[in-house]
Amino acid sequence: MSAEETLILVKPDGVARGLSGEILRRVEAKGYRITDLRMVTASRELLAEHYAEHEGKPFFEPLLEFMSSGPIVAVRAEGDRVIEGFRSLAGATDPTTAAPGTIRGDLGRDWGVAVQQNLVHGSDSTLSAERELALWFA
Ligand code: DAT
Ligand code: MG
Repeated sequence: MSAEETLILVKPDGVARGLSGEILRRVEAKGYRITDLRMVTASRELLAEHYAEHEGKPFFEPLLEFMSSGPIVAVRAEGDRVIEGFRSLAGATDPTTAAPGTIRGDLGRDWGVAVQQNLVHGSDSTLSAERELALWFA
């Protein structure tokens, strides 16, 4: 059986704050393998596809605006149970209450804006990972 894969994004806030290295360090220190990586300023089309499940929600437009505001580091990572494992490293969606020890809990905070700027994205299922990897590493 080949190892599981996931898509990790260092979002524009993470890149702008110079935290890409620290975030990737945590991924590698956990033992996952980075097998591909690219820096991309994402188009609205790509982001609308990526976040299709959130269309219609009040934070959808602010989310697309934020995610297209600067470069993103897109990462293909692999390892047994990497999807669940990276979500655990990332921590809860809300950076104010994300547990200390997690990426969002240690490095993120609330900035009083309409969308949470929480540094990272990680696929949430094997189906999402497959779909998202095809979008970002076409
Ligand atoms: P996650 O990134 O933890 O998988 P998600 O898929 O539910 O979270 O939402 C995608 C992103 O949208 C999330 O990282 C930050 C933003 N977001 C989610 N819920 C939000 C809310 N209630 N208010 C503001 N931003 C939100
Ligand atoms: Mg999600």
